Amino acid sequence: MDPGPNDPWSLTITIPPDSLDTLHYYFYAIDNSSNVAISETVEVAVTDNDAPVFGTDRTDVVTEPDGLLEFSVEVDDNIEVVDAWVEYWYGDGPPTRLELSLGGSVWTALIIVDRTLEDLHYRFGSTDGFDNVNMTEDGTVGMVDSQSPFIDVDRTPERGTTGDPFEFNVTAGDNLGIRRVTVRYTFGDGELKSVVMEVVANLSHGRAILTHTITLPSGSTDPMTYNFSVEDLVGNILDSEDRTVLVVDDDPPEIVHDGVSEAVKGLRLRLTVDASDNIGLAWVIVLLRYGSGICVSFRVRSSLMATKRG
Ligand SMILES: [Ca+2]
Ligand SMILES: [Ca+2]
Ligand SMILES: [Ca+2]
Ligand SMILES: [Ca+2]
Repeated sequence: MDPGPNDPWSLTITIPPDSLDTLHYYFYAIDNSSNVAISETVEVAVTDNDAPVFGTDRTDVVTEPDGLLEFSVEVDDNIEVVDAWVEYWYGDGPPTRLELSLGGSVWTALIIVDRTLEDLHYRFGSTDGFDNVNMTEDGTVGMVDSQSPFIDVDRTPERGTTGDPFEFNVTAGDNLGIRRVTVRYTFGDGELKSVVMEVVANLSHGRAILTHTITLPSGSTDPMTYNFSVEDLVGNILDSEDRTVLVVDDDPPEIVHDGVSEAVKGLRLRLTVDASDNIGLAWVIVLLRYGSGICVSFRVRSSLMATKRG
């Protein structure tokens, strides 16, 4: 100790920065005649005023909607980190607070990212056992949707019938959402048509049922080839495989004839008929009988038989 002229005797010490051990001290004085005095022992509790310190932030810088994101940060304290948390929010939305847990030397928390394209912002906080709190600057995780849409199930029938309605029916989905689904179809080698489908139901997990109804040509049994193109909200596209639909003729031929009004015994009688079909006639048969005799059939021969109805 080094006394000034009017000062008390004093010594300045530094409390160890990383310990809360109680400080004990007493004074011991000797005069020039070797008389000794010893003071009472004083005990001083040591408290901590150093807030926790954040180290490396290991949180990913980009994530994707509906994906997993781990907040991860190193936290250290001179005594002990008692609590650490993260506050995060999307765009200008309200913050969510989530407790971090300690794994090894890193505090972490795992979330399922919202189905949004808004960037995710966050900040970490931590406290020691003496209410010393520290918060980080705000960080940002960029939102990138790199997941293509998908087709869940295609309920389009494998066959249709001539001249009748035919419904394309598909359930498609995306991690974020679907912008549009297009069906492309063609008959035989004909022109390719492309139509945006209508949403008839929105399902869970970004899926939707879409339909589009066309009328199949009545005059052709060319098979139809089709596929779907699904586009998500950011332009990722999925093109489905081509599928083929058989077109079956279910429309019967048409017969138009004027009944013969008179027949003369022993003379020839010409029976005529106009027969037509949307696709093609195989044959025409006439069945006839006299009185209560037996019924007999004759195949009718005519160039008209094979005509196709326009
Ligand atoms: Ca501390
Ligand atoms: Ca997507
Ligand atoms: Ca039909
Ligand atoms: Ca027919």
